[in-house]
Amino acid sequence: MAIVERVFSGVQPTGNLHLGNYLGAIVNFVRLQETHNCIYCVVDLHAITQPVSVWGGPTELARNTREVTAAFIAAGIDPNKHIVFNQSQVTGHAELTWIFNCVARIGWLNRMTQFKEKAGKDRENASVGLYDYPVLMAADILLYRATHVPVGEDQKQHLELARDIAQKFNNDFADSIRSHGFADGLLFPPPEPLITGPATRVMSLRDGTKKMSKSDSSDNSRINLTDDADTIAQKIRKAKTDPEPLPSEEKGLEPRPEADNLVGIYAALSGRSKAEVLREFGGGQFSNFKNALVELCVTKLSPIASEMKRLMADPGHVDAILIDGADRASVIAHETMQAAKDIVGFIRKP
Ligand code: AQP
Repeated sequence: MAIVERVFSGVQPTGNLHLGNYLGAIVNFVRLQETHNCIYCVVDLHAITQPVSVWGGPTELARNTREVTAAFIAAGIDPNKHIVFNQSQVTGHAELTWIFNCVARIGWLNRMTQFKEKAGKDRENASVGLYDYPVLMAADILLYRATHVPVGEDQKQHLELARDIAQKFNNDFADSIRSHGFADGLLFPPPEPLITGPATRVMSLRDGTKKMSKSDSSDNSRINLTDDADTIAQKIRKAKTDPEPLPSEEKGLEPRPEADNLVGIYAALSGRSKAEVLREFGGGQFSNFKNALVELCVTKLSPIASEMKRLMADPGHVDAILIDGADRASVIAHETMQAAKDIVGFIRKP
C-alpha cells in the first residue's frame, strides 16, 4: 500500500451552513479537485456529539446531511470524479476511532480548546463524544491515509492532534508495521493541514472578535448559504463597523477587527488580496464599500443558493450520491482497517 497524495475533509450537518464554512473550507475543497484525489465527508457522527437540542433530532439531521451535500455540489464539487458521502455509512470511522482512543493520551485531549469552548462551564454534563471528537476526526482522515486536509483556522489544533496520533501509532507498532510490508514504517502518513486564502477565519458580522458560527443565536451574525439577496443585503448593511473610512494599507486594519473581516470577505470572494481590495476602496466611505460587498456576495452566493434549492427538492437523488460515495469510500477504508487490525494483532477472517 503505497502512500498517494489524497485530500480529506468534512463538514458537520448541524444546520446554518455559512460564509465561514464556504470561504474557510468549501472553496478550497473545490480548488483542490484540480490537483488531487479528494474525499469530502458530511460528518454526521460528529454532529451528534452535541446535545440533541443543538443538532435538532433525526428529521433535522437527515435534512441537514442532504443540505451540506447539496452545498458541496452547488459550490462545484464533482461527486463522480471525487468522493462525497456521509460518515455514518462507513463503519471504519468508528472502528478506527476505538484503536486511536487507545493510542491518544488523555493529556492531549485535555488541551483541546474547542472542547473547552463547546462544553462551556457545564463540562461534567458534556457528552463523552464531544470530548473524543478530535480522535474521531483523526480517524476520519487517517482511515483514507489522507495527506492533505483543507480546513479553517479553528481546526488547526485538531489537525496537530491527528498528526500526533499518526506518529504515536507508527512508533508503537513500528516493528509490526514493517513486518506487514510497509517498508517506510508508516501505516499512517502525518496529514498536512491546508489553511489557505484571505478568509481562514471569518468573523461574526456582529462582533469582529468572535468566529462566524452556525450556533450563534443571532442569525444576523452570519450569512447563510441559503440566504436570499435581500437578506444578504440587510445583514451586510447592518454589520458592525467603526466610524473611520477604510485605510489604504493592510496595516491600518490591525486594530479594526470588523473592517478587517469585511475586507477579508471581499478579498476571498473576489479572488484578490486584502492589499488589492484596499487599493480600490481605501480612503472611501464604509457605506460605498458595503454596497460593493453586497453586490459581490449576492453575485457569488445566489447561484449556489438556487442550485442547493433545486437539489434539495430531490432528496432521492442526493441520497443516491451519498450511497455511491460511501460504497467507493468503503473500499479504501476496508483496506486500511484490514492493515490496521493485522498490525495491532487482531485475528480476522482472511
Ligand atoms: N468562521 C469560520 N471561518 C473559516 N472557516 C470556518 N469553518 C467553520 N467556521 C469557520 C470551517 O468550516 C469547516 C466545517 O466546519 P464544521 O461544520 O465541521 O464545524 P465548526 O467549526 O464547528 O463550524 P461552526 O460553523 O463554527 O459551528 P459551531 O457553531 O458548532 O462552532 C471546517 O473546516 C472549519 O474550520
